[in-house]
Amino acid sequence: MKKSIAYLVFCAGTLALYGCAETTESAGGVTVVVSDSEASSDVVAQDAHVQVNADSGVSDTDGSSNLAAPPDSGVRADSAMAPPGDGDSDGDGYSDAEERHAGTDPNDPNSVIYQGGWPYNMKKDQLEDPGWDIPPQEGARMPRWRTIDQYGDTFDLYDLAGRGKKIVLDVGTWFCTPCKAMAQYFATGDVSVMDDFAWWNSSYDRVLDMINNEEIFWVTVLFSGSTPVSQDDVTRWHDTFPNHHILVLGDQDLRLREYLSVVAMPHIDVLDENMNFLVYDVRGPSRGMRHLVAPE
Ligand SMILES: [Ca+2]
Ligand SMILES: [Ca+2]
Repeated sequence: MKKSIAYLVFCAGTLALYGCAETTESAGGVTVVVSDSEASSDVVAQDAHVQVNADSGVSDTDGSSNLAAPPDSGVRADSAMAPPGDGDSDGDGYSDAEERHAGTDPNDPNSVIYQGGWPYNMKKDQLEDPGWDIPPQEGARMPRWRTIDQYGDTFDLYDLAGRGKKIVLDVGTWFCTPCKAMAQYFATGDVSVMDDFAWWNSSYDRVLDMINNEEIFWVTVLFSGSTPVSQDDVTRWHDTFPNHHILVLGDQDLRLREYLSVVAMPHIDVLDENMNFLVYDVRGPSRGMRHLVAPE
């Protein structure tokens, strides 16, 4: 059984920090961009109604399975990533072959490809990049994208390819209340913060375990309307909502937001290991979340 949530409440909070250029409302707890940075009067919210799957699974009554993220130690020493190639001489999580390929020092543990410990894909050049002119659709490939991460590195999204794991693109902003609530949940394991959002379904609770067990790659992408999202914005998000399994990227020139036509947030799409869209949905997070817990 499904039902539509039709009420609107204002997305409270941080608009004062950003002036009046960014106006948001939320529908069923999903923030909808109704006026963008170009001060366009066009209302771009297409479908503010969120489908809520009422056929939920068993509720997580004690939340005990959702452990708080360990303290952020900078370099991830516990990555499940097994470096391919010829061993990891300096024990920094990247194989000697990967380090030679990337140009870092295979004998210096302080010389790493990514401070976040993210995967590195030596074969990513073999993935054909479709470019940004072809609109996103399920079955099509995400363009190759390089941008800043929370540690100040320039991350190449195609480095997540070829690991046999789905890649989640979670696009949001500092003025998106449900985005911040979900990030807080992912940082603390306290799922009660999601109670306010009609789109949240208890079957989604296990997504946090999937993130923390590195069964999936969760990529949070921040944009900002009136001014380009800064390195500080990206780092501050991670510091505020620390989960060292989650990549936080900055959409500095709004390229990703425009490409994905982000209107309802959290905006969640899912890619396969070849960077092809399994889920592309502009209406909100529900289809992407459902796909993760029960693939279509
Ligand atoms: Ca190494
Ligand atoms: Ca090294």
